[in-house]
Amino acid sequence: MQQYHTLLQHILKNGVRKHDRTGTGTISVFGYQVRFDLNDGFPLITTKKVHIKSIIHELLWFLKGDTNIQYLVRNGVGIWNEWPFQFWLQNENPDLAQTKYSPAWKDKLSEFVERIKTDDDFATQWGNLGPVYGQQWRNFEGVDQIVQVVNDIRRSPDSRRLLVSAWNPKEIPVMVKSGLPPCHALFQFYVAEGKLSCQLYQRSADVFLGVPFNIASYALLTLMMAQVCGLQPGEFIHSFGDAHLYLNHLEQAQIQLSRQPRSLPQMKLNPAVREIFDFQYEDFTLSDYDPYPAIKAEVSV
Ligand code: THF
Repeated sequence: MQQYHTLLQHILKNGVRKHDRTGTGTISVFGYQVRFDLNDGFPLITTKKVHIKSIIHELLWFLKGDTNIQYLVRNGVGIWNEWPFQFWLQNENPDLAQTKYSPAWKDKLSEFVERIKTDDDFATQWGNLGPVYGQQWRNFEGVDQIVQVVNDIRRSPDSRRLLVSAWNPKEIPVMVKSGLPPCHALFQFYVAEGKLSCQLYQRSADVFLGVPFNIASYALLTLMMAQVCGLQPGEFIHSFGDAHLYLNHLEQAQIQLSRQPRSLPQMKLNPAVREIFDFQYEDFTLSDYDPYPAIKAEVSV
């Protein structure tokens, strides 16, 4: 994963200071591309421990077309909690909402998550993120883009139109209200010599926290798509718009850069699965993953 380290170094060296919507501040570059040959191993960062369980569940959740965090929470995945929590807290206790990461704020977050887990009505009212990835992938103004792209890859592998877009201009205002217009906005598949490749365009990338998730997620999606389309995996190509390091992630990035990348793990999919929506959590086996310890960092909401 030298490519990821090179990106971190590139931003630390060339990034310019920018204010951002969340108020945290970033250093940022515009336009960058990384390529991973999926035959070299599974591109999961080794220089810090990345929680693959969250990545698998999040991807299955997107593919289900689900936009409510209840599924994630019930599977022990917390990465989307802060957005609906913030929204609920603004209503419930606006003063507490100003004291982000205080002990009282953290207690309230635990309480919120517990209610989402156990109270269906509460989850319906407060756990929905709005028309985010799952909805756009499966129901973009009535179009199921995943069904379509699977059919298109199978029938016309040479096609240059194998795209899925999460960027729905009509719904951007609604997404903005929840703070969540899609960051990974558009992806395209490409078939040559029996191999399936995928390129993602990510308009905005939190390189320390989000990008290790995004790389693994789209690499996994490419493996799954290849399997159900009877193809071998090719490359995952990651193209970035605004690639940034939040100012409260700089020390963490330096710690990570002091570590030497190790050999990549292997990801095995249950070969019996033949349809993209039939994959379950148990169908994925990661082996030979030997990462350095996790590095804590706060997510900007
Ligand atoms: N907003 C911001 N500011 N950064 C992001 O990475 C991001 N996303 C999604 C939507 N908005 C974003 C959410 N994805 C973590 C990882 C991915 C996220 C959000 C948060 C995170 O906190 N990871 C920790 C803990 C992992 C765990 O609990 O499992 C980590 O150490 O990796 C990017 O698409």
